[in-house]
Amino acid sequence: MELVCGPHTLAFGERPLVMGVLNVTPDSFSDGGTFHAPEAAIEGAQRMAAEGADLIDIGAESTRPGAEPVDMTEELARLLPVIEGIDCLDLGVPLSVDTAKPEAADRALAAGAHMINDISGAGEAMLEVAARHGAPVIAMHMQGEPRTMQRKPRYGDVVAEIRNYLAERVAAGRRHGVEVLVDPGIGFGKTLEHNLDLLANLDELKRIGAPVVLGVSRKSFLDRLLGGVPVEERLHGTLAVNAWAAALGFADVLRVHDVEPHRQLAESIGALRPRRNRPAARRRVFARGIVCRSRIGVTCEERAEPQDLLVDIEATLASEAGDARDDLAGTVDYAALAGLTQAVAGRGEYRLVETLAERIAADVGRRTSQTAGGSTPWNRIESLRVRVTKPGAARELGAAEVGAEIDWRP
Ligand code: HH2
Repeated sequence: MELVCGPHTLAFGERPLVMGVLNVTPDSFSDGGTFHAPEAAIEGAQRMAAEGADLIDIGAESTRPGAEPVDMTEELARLLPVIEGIDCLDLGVPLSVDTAKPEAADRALAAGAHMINDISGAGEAMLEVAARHGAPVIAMHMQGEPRTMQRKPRYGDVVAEIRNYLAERVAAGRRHGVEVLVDPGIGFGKTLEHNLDLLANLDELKRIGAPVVLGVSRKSFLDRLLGGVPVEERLHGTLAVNAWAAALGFADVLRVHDVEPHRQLAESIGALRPRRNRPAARRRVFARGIVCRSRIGVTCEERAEPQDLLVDIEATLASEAGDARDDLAGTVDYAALAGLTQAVAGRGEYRLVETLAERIAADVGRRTSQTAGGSTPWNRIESLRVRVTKPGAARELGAAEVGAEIDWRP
């Protein structure tokens, strides 16, 4: 996927893009004061471009927990000289403006910025500004506002809530003809647990179908996670979390203070990911609607007599289609899958259909470990799906089907 940012094009592919953070503030949590003077900020941008930043994010209002808002006049007084100064240098790198004020974004885009980064999620007014300039927008999730957001963050299901919120922002962007990138807003109204749940499940955000931006750089959750690490010593933790997200393909843009080490990270991942052996095609072997007799049910009466069950079992093979032989010895025999399934169902008693499904999978799986290293077809199973339905119970309930399904991996 490509993203047009004024005269620049960002290509999302095997390697994550590195977004350098340039805070032209006196009070940002990690680089406050460093780039406050316009000359220092412009020099900082030059250095980031030389170190391999793919884009540079310029912010003039600290959003650290507890930060007081900055008024528009002050924000623009900080932003504009820096954006104009960098624009003159023609660094060949798109600039994004980190602001939640539509009017500040408007002025920054007119002065030479190419993209908006909005920690408040890019509402309608911000999307209108973006549409007018043809600029992409990063919509970040935040619960509350910086001054108070860390007091008592609360979610039911943090991953689902943020995924739904960001998906809605992407849909709103589409209505305005604006490309929206999504960002879970690590540290913005989130506890350590919330941040970790989000980082572990970024693939859920990836499913929205928009590029994912991740800002973990030097943040305080690393301090809590690693047991007391001051802000200037959080590079290793930052690299580790970014490597996790990028190697798994969950993050497209890494928003970071330390450009050079992250460019190395991005290049390394870019070299490795395309080499990963991805099967051209998976082989799946299945037997469906296997009629089994089993003593199954939550009450003793139900278990007194065997009843009919229907079982589907599907094995995904670890071999690639290309290296698999056209020979039963190189695959899984569906007759064996059906036979084993019937044998397990007929043996013993079960209260729950999911327990039976697990036993079937485990039995087939045990053959995997017994023959590991050998050449029997069983050690070629990568995963199994087993589905057990009870036709008798479905009839009684007036349902089409009732039952349970499990996914099993060795
Ligand atoms: N984090 C900060 C600011 N802006 N934007 C996005 N999209 N994602 C983030 O995670 C994010 C962000 C906070 O970091 P920083 O800019 O370094 O600090 P401060 O807000 O104190 O200036």
